[in-house]
Amino acid sequence: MERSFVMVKPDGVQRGLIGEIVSRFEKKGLKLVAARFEELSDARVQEQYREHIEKPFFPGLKTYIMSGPVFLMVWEGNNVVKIIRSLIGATNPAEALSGTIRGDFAVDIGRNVIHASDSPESAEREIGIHFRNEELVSYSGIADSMIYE
Ligand code: D4T
Repeated sequence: MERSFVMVKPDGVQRGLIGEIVSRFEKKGLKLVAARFEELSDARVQEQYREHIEKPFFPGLKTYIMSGPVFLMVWEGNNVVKIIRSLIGATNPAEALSGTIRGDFAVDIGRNVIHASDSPESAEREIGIHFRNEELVSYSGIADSMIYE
């Protein structure tokens, strides 16, 4: 089963959106397999955003991500990476459709509430940055046969 890494960023945490976000994913039928609430170290932020380190927005992005606790999760499901990207909406909230998380709860690209992996390969890389294998819980959901044909 495919997995995706999701992070509620410090603005999402401070604005009380963890419950709303988790609830949207649960109602969709996705399965939560790991979660942790913490402040990210400099090294983990650099690893997470390694393709952006040379970009002009990186210093501001790093300060923002390290400004408070984040809520890290791993979600599982068929096509979960694509499904979560569609639930969170475009990176720039001004372009995110209404009904998506960024479309409903964010205004500025530098305060866009949530991160989710953009491919199954980056999901596995990001999960490896933030979670140990033992932290990923394997269990069968009682509604699985109602969610999957
Ligand atoms: P994240 O990684 O936060 O889920 O965002 P996306 O995957 O949707 O988008 P991204 O990698 O292109 O950008 C990473 C992160 O940097 C912030 N950002 C981005 C910014 O502050 N200014 C910018 O011009 C861009 C392109 C927002 C998300």
